[in-house]
Amino acid sequence: TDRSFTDPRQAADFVRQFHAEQPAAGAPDERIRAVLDEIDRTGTYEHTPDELAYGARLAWRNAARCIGRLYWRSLVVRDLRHLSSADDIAAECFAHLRTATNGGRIRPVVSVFAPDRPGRPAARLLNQQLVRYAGHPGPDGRWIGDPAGGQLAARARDLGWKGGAERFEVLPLLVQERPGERPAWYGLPEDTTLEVRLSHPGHPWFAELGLRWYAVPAISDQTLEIGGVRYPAAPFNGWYMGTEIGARNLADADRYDMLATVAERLGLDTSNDRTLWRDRALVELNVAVLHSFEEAGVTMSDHHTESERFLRHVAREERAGRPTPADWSWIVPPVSGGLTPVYHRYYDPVDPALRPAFVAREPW
Ligand code: HEM
Ligand code: NRG
Repeated sequence: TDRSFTDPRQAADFVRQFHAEQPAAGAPDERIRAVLDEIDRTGTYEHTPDELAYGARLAWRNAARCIGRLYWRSLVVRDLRHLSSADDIAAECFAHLRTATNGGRIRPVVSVFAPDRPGRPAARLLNQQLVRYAGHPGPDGRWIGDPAGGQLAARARDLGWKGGAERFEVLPLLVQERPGERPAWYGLPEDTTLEVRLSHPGHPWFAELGLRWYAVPAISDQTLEIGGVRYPAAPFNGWYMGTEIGARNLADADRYDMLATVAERLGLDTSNDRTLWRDRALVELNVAVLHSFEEAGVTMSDHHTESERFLRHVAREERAGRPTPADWSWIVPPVSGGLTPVYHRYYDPVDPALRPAFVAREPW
């Protein structure tokens, strides 16, 4: 075995932090000795269930791009480290979506599958999110569906997925057990994916646009790293902030690109940027997103509320004697930035080496 597979300093640092923040766990010395001994013998070590749960919550607390961190302590951690086969992982990802969706009362959840081990890298989810829409280049060169789901759709079709050419078609889950191996694919069962059809409180025609979005944003392409141990399959979710859908997914020119269509239906003068037709269409699109999730009983926050919560989080952390590293350009919402309190200040600097963390997944 590769004895230095898991960095012993990372391991000791984490165990020390765990015991410092969880006084009930007692003094760290004995556990640190055991961990270092295990690394010496096997190249890595196993977290206790409590270490895993707390480590995952710390990774959320450390996520510098996340505005939603106020509730980091309440993250539900599903300990699925005993699972490493593609079939088992797919089945538990579906169970994750069901429990996270919770009939619309969305719960923040992370599912942690088997970690990388010496000589045995863990399985990977190839999807960016557990639920995402496919994209296909249409005959006229325009995209049908979500261009952000273009690559995965092509890959899934190569594997035999028969995706049609619909505008909101949920991609299958692609799981690769080992490097170089052909990924397995799994269509998402109907009952895993709650979706919301979009309508506007003041414009009946809006529903005719046929827009919709899924309820649960569940990122599946980041590695959860705790105390030197890497969990490449660790999908996590919270709920949506409306602007993610209304100001980006449906509005960006390289996504659903809906602003011109909405402006036209609103009867706006689109002949000149200075009429602010894009800005006005953008606001109505965001009104529709928030209204529709509310009507459907699906948890979603608006950017004013989420900004206020984030500053409460920063203040609470400060009282606990901790910094809150934050990336201003990710924290400030993509509409009405200056209307939200998060715009009007700077944050503690981001240290890319801070751990535990969710990190971009490295290639095999
Ligand atoms: C990023 C909101 C829960 C970890 C973000 C972003 C938003 C957000 C708006 C920026 C996304 C973008 O611009 O594309 C929320 C809300 C939550 C929540 C409202 C509700 C509870 C969580 C949870 C975790 C998490 C449960 C992990 C356990 C992250 C990470 C990023 C992020 C790692 C950076 C993603 C990236 O690099 O692409 N969050 N979040 N968030 N969030 Fe949260
Ligand atoms: N903007 C992406 C999702 C990124 C993460 N956002 C969250 N995460 N709300 C999108 O699909 O629009 N979360 O864990 O809740």
